[in-house]
This record gives sequence, C-alpha cells and structure tokens, in this order.
Amino acid sequence: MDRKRILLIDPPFYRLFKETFSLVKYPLSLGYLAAAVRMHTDWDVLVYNGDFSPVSEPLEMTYLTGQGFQNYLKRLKDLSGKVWQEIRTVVSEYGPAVVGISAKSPTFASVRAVASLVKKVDAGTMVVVGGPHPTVVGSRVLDCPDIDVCVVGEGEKTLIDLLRAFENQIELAGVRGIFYRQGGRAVATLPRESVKDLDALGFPHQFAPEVLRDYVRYPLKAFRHIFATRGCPRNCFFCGSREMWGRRVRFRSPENVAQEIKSLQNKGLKFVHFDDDMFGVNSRYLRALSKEILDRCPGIHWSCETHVRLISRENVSFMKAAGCYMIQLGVESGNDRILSEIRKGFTIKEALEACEVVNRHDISLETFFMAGFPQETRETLRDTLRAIERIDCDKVVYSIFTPYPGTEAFDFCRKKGLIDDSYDASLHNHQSPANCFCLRIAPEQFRALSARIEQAVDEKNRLGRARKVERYSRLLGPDFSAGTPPVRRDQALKVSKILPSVGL
Ligand code: B12
Repeated sequence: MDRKRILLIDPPFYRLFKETFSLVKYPLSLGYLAAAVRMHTDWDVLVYNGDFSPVSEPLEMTYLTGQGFQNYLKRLKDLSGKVWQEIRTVVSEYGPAVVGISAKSPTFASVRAVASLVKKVDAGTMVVVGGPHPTVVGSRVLDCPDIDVCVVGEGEKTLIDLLRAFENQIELAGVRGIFYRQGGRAVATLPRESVKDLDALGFPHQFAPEVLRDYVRYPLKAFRHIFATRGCPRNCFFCGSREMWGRRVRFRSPENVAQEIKSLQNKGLKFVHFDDDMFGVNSRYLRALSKEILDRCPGIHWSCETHVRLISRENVSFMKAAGCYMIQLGVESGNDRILSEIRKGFTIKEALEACEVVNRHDISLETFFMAGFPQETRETLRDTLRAIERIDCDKVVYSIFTPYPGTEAFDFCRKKGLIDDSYDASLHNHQSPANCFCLRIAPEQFRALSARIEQAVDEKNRLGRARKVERYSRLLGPDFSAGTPPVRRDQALKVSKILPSVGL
C-alpha cells in the first residue's frame, strides 16, 4: 500500500443545528483509536472532530429544539454548505487510504453524508464505520453503499487488524468483529473479544498534539475527559450503553487512572471530568480511586457523573477530599412510577436526599432529566416539572426521550406501535421536536408540555449559573470559565409564546 494514512472522523452533529456551535472536546473514541494506531502500527493518523469549530459560540437548548432542528434537516440534504466543504478539504488535503468514522444512532445521517463526500473525493478510499450505532445495528450499516466495513464493539484491536489486512491485502474474513461486503452481500466475521487489560491502552490525549487537526486551536480543557471503567452494571430501560459495553464492568487500575490524570496535570490542566456512565461503580472502587487521585495528583479538581445509589456521606466525603468539585446525577423523572418503570433504582425522595448530601459537601451539582417516556401521563410530566423547579442544583440538563436501537425502550416502542420499520433514528435525538413516543399523550400536547419544562429548565439554569460561577471561582480559581453564558431570557420566552398554555 503506497499511502499508509488513516483519517479518523467524528461527524458534525450540533454544527448542523447551528454552524457556529462547537463541541470543544477531543472525542475519547478517536483518542483511543489514534493511540492504538500510533502504538501498534506505522500508519500515519489524523483525527478530525467535525463538531469542533475554532470560532464558536455556545449552543442553547431552545435553539436546538426550535429553528435549529430545521437547519439540521436542511444541512443534511444540502452538501454544499460550509461544514461539508471543510470535510471535503480535510479529506482531499490529507489523501487517506482509509477513513474511519464514528457513529451514534442520531449522527448516522451525518455519517452517511461524510462517507459519500469521502467517496466523491476518491472512490478508492476504504470507509470504515464504528461506534455505538454499528455495534447495535450491525450489517444494516452496509446498506449505505459508501461504507465498506462496519466495526462492532470496541475498536482498538479491530482497527489495527484491519489496517494490517489492508496493508497486506489479506482477506478481511480473518479480522474479528466486523461486517464487510463479499459478492454484494454483508458477511460477518467471528466476534471480537473485549479488551481484557484496559491499563494496556494508550491514554487518549497522549498523541493529540501530533494527530489532532487544529490541535493548537483547542483550549486545554478539551482534553479533560477520562474513562476509568467500561460497562455499566445498571439496567436502565432507555440506555444504549448496555449493548455497547455490557453490564460486566471492566476497571482500569486506580494507579493507571491517576497516571493519566498526572500527565494531564503536567500539561497544565487543573480539572478533569470522568465520562464514565456511573463513576466509581461501587463504593470500594470509588474510594480506592479517590484515594489514588488524592495521593498522586494533589491539587487536581475533578467532576463526574454517577448514580444516586452511590451517593452516601462517606463516599462523597472521600470524593470531596480527593478534589471532586462537581457531580452529575441522572434523576430523569419526578414521578416514582416512571422511575420504577425505567428501572432507575431509586425514588424521587431518595434522589432529593442524594442531592442534599452533595450540596452539604459544597460540591456543585448538575442533574439530568428526561421527559416523554412511553409510560408518561400529564401527571407524571407535571411531577417532573415540579421536581425540576424544586431540586437544589446549579444546572439541569434536559432531554426528550428517544428510543435508540438496541435498547429495551426501542423494543417496547415497536411492540406498542409507537415506531415501525420506517423509524429513522437520525431524525430523533434528545432535542428533536419531532419526538413523541408517549402512549397516553397526543404529540401536540406533549410538545406543549415539553416546552413548558424547557422554559423551567432555562429559568433554573439562568439562576443556577450565578451560583455556579461563584462556586467554581472559589473552588477552582478566578481563571476558570464556567462554560456557557446565561440563556437569554427573550430566547426562553419565545418558546412559550408560540405554544399554547397547557395548564401545568
Ligand atoms: C461523553 C458522551 C457524550 C458527550 C461527548 C460526545 C463526543 N462526541 O465525544 C456529549 C455529551 C457531547 C454527547 C452527545 C451525544 N451523545 Co453521547 N455519550 C457519551 C458517553 C457517556 C461516553 C462516550 C465515550 O467517550 N465513550 C468512551 C469511548 C472510548 O467509547 P466509544 O465512543 O463508544 O468508542 C469506542 C467504540 O464505540 C469504537 N468506535 C467508536 N467510533 C469508532 C470509529 C471507528 C472507525 C472504529 C473502528 C471504532 C469506533 O471504538 C472506540 C474505542 O473502543 C456515551 C455512553 C458510553 N458509555 O459510551 C454516550 C452515548 C455514546 N451518547 C449517545 C447519544 C445518543 C448522544 C447524542 C446523539 C445525544 C443527543 N444530543 O441526542 C449526542 C451526539 C453528539 C455528538 N456530536 O457526538 C448514546 C448513543 C446511543 C446510540 N445507539 O448511538 C450513548 C451510548 C448514551 C446512551 N446511554 O445511550 N455524548
């Protein structure tokens, strides 16, 4: 093979809603894959985050659900826009032999567009797609004629084997964990075993200066994300993580995680964020990890997402002592019946108590809520609205329920006739106004109820922001930027003007 160059792409998604939006993050998927390529092959690798824009402004929730969604649909149809031109330029300038694209179900329409642009630039380029979406839908990814190989599950080893096979022009049949085309048919290879020793993987940020396009334009905080474990033991009705990682958790050693944090600290980073589904997983590991961070990385501040069940005075004290400054909790609903049906494993009272424990430790708190589960009624949504209004936290992140392929929620919606074979997951994401999968609420009414909740979230976050800025600058120092500016009041009001009053 004359050009051993692989280009790894995270497709644009939020930037299709609003061109000036930027996801200021080095995607961990591509970071891990690029590290594997650098450590185990002699291929050149370039990483391009299609959702990053060096000149950016923050995206607002109201913009995503409103006009932004129309822009998203328009941009997906018209490939002459600025974002797509940028991709064309990246591909033709680099001239890769292989392009690897990362796909989530809602980003798959964008993935298809990227694949078609790659083939337009050079039809001989091999297009490989991996990530949560291909992992759950498998060979169906190959219905897109511009995609040559579909990778199922973890990609580090599979990608290396694939590059070796391409390079030596060997049959792909021997590469585990893929679907490929043979004689016009999709063929599956043997399943790929999961990575046993997570400590043996490279650190995602390790090669970023050499491999990431526009590296110098990324602020340091774009590299703050870490994964300490793979897999989540919980069994939430709506979650897509189970199919990707399974419920058996694999742990990195606390020493290895602390080593990664130390190397980020050495680069000047003052705070890191754990992207794990459930930070800590159990009290033993949570405390061991906290202790290791405290011993090896004094001065670091960190944040994480975890589960209400793991919040106890003892655990939070350990976390606080080790530098934890912000915790995110998925509360999801304000109604106990819904919480039980989606199997969150706690009641709203328990969730509020957990919030109190976090607040008592002077740790910033963010909560996730969702609305529109199939089992919802007006009353359960009213409970969620009330919970959002009364929960004592610095920020609420609100999502509209979306059935992702491979989840129990998806099968449930199919069985109940809420979706059928024509369901296109790329038209449905957490902000899609097209979403309504409620058995007992009509779409118009759901949209109005959801708009009312959005308004409450915007209002809450406007007030929470001042608190957050004060707390962050006290805990992290004055040079810390707390993220997005306040949601503009006029923007929040616009939604309620358009929609009728729903009496919540
Ligand atoms: C952090 C996170 C985010 C962050 C950052 C996303 C980013 N682009 O970096 C934010 C909050 C912005 C986000 C947004 C969204 N997210 Co998200 N996110 C996650 C989370 C918690 C961790 C992702 C991660 O870094 N994992 C660690 C890396 C190492 O794993 P990985 O990404 O899966 O990559 C591995 C394999 O998939 C594979 N692989 C991945 N890409 C490729 C490419 C190639 C070529 C190959 C060979 C292999 C390969 O190899 C990698 C290494 O083993 C996951 C849940 C989870 N546990 O994974 C949800 C998750 C991936 N997100 C999900 C969704 C739906 C979204 C949104 C679409 C939500 C929305 N707004 O509607 C958006 C999409 C935005 C975008 N531009 O990507 C779903 C996907 C479900 C599905 N069926 O597709 C998940 C699984 C959440 C869930 N519980 O259901 N997300």
